[in-house]
Amino acid sequence: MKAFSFSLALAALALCSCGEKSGSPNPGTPQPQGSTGKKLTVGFSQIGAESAWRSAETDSIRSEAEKRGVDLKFSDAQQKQENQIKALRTFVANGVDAIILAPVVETGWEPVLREIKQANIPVVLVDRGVKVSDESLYSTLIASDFVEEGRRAGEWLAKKLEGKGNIVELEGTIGAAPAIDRKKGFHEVIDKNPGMKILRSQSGDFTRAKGKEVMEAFLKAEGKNINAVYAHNDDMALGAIQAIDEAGMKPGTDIVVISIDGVKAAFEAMVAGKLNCTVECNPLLGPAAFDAIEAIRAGKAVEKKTIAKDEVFDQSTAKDVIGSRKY
Ligand code: GZL
Repeated sequence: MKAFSFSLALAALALCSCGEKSGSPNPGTPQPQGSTGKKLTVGFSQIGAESAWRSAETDSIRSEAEKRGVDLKFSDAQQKQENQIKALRTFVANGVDAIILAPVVETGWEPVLREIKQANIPVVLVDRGVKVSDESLYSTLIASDFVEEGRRAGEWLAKKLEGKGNIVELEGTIGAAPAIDRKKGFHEVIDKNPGMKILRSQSGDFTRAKGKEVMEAFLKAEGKNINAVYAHNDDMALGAIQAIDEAGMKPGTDIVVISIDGVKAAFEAMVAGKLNCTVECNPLLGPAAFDAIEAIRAGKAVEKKTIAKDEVFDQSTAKDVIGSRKY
């Protein structure tokens, strides 16, 4: 497993993109060739556009494809696994040279991944993993360590609440790797603090609207008994902040709010004092994904898993950092 410093990749990306129109292939550099000598064609099965993080990931992969002169076949699955499986089969039928897959949930991929392997097309997983009996069904996974993100959120909150308080949890999409693992890491830490209790946990499907709706229900049921809300992503946290505001309470003060992703809107909410902390989960996976595809096609060995290094940001640092955020 290789730890990947996205800030380095970011700096590299920022460096090599200055002085050229962003996204245009560098004139004079050899363009990647497909299997028949034509332009490299890559199928990208994206989950959807459910969050600001997801849109930033899509932008990173689209702009990197354009920059490298790759013909990207993009499919938005509207967060439905059956749409992703359909798109993957279309990529195979169209004979793409490689596939990038962001799998909405962990299970149910084995049959279609076998068909792709049969067609000898490499698969690069980005941002979420899959549970398969045969790891050769994909070439590599480029993602963050979601369990560690959950632990960091738990550690930050335990410190903030001095080991005492009632928490409600907004979980991500049911069955998704980040939802399963961010819950696991967070509970691991909270369970070590006898004074901290998770009152309720429910999925908000990683969306702002659902996060608001579930938080409204939590407030109705538990009201002033809630000391903190832990959201598996910033979009659900921003929805929860709206619900807390509308309930006449002060988000960030009456109820501590902590989430994961580190998108721009989260930094704005921290500067406004409504969000207390966000654990970064870098979505700028385009460069690493295409580096992996190029290495695989050149017959080079690639790490089975490349982990992005994430940072924790809170209100003490938000003001100084917000201007340099890339997403
Ligand atoms: C994490 C990614 C998650 C983000 C959410 O890698 O899969 O999905 O945390 C997004 O914002 O919807």
